[in-house]
Amino acid sequence: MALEETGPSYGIIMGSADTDLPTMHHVGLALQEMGLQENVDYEERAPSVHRLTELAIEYAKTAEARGIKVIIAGAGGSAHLPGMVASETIVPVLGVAITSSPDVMNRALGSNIGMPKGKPLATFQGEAGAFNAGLFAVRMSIAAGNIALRGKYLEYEARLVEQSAERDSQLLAMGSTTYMGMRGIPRAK
Ligand code: RP5
Repeated sequence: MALEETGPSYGIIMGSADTDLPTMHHVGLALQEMGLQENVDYEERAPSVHRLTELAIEYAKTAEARGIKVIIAGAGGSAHLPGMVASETIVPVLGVAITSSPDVMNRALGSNIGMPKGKPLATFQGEAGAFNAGLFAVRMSIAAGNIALRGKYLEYEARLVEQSAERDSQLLAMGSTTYMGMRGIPRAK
């Protein structure tokens, strides 16, 4: 499908909708968790760099003119999409390496962090990385002067502190066995 003439602020793109969305969906979840889904407009597209090459190139080349301020690009496998897009636009690109396990250094991650000198691509990994890429994009918007996002971002950070403090108190009060049962944490075999 063709690109609309005017784009949103954030472009969330991936190499494969079916394979990559379970990870890339977490970018939008981050915006929702901050309560910023109404404040930040974004689109989700899957312009496979290998199978929809023309569209991927067009996406990169028109991003700035379409008004996109940041691109969050995820891919697995050989993961060419983030690097190619970063090479064809000056819009900052946050690459998300789709990985099966956060503990495994895989090819997609290597592809993202191995960009040649002169072609910057920020790199994140996996579900947590996709979520953090959403947070990072908001930080970039705030730094660029979109102060309206700041309050909700700080509230999100405060909630993280409260949540960790509450869990610490519960663990202290009830002990690890009850805590793990209450939170549904599986025990190691
Ligand atoms: C990459 O190859 C995609 O980003 C995806 O992670 C992987 C496999 O894609 P599919 O064959 O499932 O479409 O280009």
